[in-house]
Amino acid sequence: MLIKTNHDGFCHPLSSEITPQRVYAGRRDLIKLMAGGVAGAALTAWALRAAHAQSASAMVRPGKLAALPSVKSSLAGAMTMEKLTDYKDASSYNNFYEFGTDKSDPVRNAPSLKTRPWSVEIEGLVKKPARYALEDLLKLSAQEERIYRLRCVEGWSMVIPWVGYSLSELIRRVEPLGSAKYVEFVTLADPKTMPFVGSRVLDWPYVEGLRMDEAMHPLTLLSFGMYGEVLPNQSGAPVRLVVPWKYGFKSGKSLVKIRFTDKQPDTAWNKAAASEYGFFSNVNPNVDHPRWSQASERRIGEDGLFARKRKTLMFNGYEAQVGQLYAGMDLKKFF
Ligand SMILES: Nc1nc2c(c(=O)[nH]1)N[C@H]1C(S)=C(S)[C@@H](COP(=O)(O)O)O[C@H]1N2
Ligand SMILES: [Mo]
Repeated sequence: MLIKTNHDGFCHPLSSEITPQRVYAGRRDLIKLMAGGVAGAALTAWALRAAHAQSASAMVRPGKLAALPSVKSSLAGAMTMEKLTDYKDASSYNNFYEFGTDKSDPVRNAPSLKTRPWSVEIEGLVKKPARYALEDLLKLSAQEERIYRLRCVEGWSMVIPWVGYSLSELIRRVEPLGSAKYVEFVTLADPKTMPFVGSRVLDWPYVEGLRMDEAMHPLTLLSFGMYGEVLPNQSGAPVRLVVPWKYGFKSGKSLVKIRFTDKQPDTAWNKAAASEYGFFSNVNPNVDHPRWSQASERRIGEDGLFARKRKTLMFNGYEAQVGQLYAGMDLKKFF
């Protein structure tokens, strides 16, 4: 995010089940190869050897996190075929203002975040308010892998294989009342472990919100991992939201509270600059940010001097899935 003024774990048990990034990438290539229609026996044997060689060399990757097993999602729109962003880029180019305002700050500063013990409190207009321990939250529903684009309002995007399940699974359990129209997401604000909480960049804690139907949409992901591992701290460990058709800031990291309300929540960026960051913040190439265009984007990892910018798609490419939610709304007014 950019603001007006100037600039803009888990105690990660090492397990024998760890799936390092490169093995992961190797498996994906293998699947692609086999799907390519040339999966003869010879090729298959060769590909298997190649994948094994890769997994052996991948064992040396430092800093690997605990594996988070998942099944591939069968949800419509959940699996883009675009090339994945490298794990290295996805985990070192981050917005997480609690750890600094530069993209390179979170990876350096977030190791201090303590992600165990962790719990998420559910409160407000629900029949069953509750405090979920992270361990229970992890088991609440089957973990799925979903490959989503995430586009930041600043004009860059990534393609990441997230692991998690639809937030609706959790919402159904707690039985919202008929009067619940919005869901507020409150994230951790701990000045002891988050060096920039207390800075005046934002009002802490970082708060985000969705309308009830947006929160219930199956694409809205409660995410615990990426690339087959638990989330690294800088990506929002141990649990975050991923709302793929909205600008990245709607995807709150390191969630501690989910509150059901009848009023539109006051969100952190809306409070900081209401004319620049609306409540809805759907990715929309036709509505410019007051200070720059939203018509195109730069894919992280493809940023060479001559790399062409991509056209930004309406609802970040998820229009078929979510367009209905906004039928009849003036999206210039409700930006
Ligand atoms: N708690 C919290 N969540 C946050 C942010 C933040 O500063 N604090 N930044 C948001 C923004 S602006 C973006 S673009 C995404 C970035 O997610 P990523 O680092 O996984 O790409 O996280 C969002 N969630
Ligand atoms: Mo962002």
